[in-house]
Amino acid sequence: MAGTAGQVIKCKAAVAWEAGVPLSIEEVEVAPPKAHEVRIQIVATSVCHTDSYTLSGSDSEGRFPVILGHEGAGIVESVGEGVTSFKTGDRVIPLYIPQCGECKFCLNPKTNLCQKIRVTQGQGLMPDKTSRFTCKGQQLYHYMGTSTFSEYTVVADISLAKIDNAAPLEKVCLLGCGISTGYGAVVNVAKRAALEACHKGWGTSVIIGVAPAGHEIATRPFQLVTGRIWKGTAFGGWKSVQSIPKLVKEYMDKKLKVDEFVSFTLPFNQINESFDLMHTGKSIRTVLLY
Ligand code: 022
Ligand code: ZN
Ligand code: ZN
Repeated sequence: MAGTAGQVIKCKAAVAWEAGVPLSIEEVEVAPPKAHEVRIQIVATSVCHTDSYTLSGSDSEGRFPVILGHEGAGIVESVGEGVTSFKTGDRVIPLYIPQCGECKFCLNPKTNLCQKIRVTQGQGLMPDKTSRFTCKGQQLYHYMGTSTFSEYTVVADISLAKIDNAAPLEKVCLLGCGISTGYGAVVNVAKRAALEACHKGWGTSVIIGVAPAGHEIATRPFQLVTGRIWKGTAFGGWKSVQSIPKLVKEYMDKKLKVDEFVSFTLPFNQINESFDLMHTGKSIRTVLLY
């Protein structure tokens, strides 16, 4: 690999300068990874409704300026001190829910919500409370610990899954959010969605989306006393680091469909068009290539 390790990398990124304004393609500087961090060249990324929700300004945790994006795939460019599970050239998928393997949540099989870096991730910062991104002399915030709308990004080493080297990154990037969320909600948590629609006596309904702060949901108690179960999940309930490589393998073995969910593939510069395609319902997923 050409010698970029240890240096600041200048590259292209889509910056969200403020809420409600389209993304702007800028040259950004990406600092080298610190201890237990990994710098990745993002090869493919796609837009999810949650990016749009944060960009709209409704996300109470949203901070600006920020580099959004949480569904992507790429190649390890360099690793920080103490990183043992990854090396330059590894194919990887960034994970917006990490798996440290040590916290109370990681040790409990009932949940995938690792809390190791939850606070700093929600603040748009790396675990040492700083950012690796700057643009025009200004610090940019990270997003969901991933910030895949940049040609290079830095993530915590617990927020990364190493995948099959032969996997097509322009397809398996969808396993970073959409497909894993929907598939996992069904196979790990429920059998069918919508409380009203689920089976009397034993049906389970699973909430998988995010909603504006303070919003509430309601149901008639009848729905619950008749045995229906109402629950929620993030990222399909998958314990991320251990599960994503397996989902990639299922895809490679043709047991899990992914290609069918890619409606369009566009150059990264057209990222704002990809938001439009999603909002107008013309696209399930638009994959963007750097
Ligand atoms: C992303 N989501 C859906 C589609 N694309 C999604 C789903 C669930 C969450 C976030 C995004 C979510 C549910 C519960 C939490 N989050 C809180 C988890 C916790 O407190 O441990 C969530 C996550 C990350 C972030 C914020 C909220 C963040 O990085 N800012 C997983
Ligand atoms: Zn998503
Ligand atoms: Zn953990």
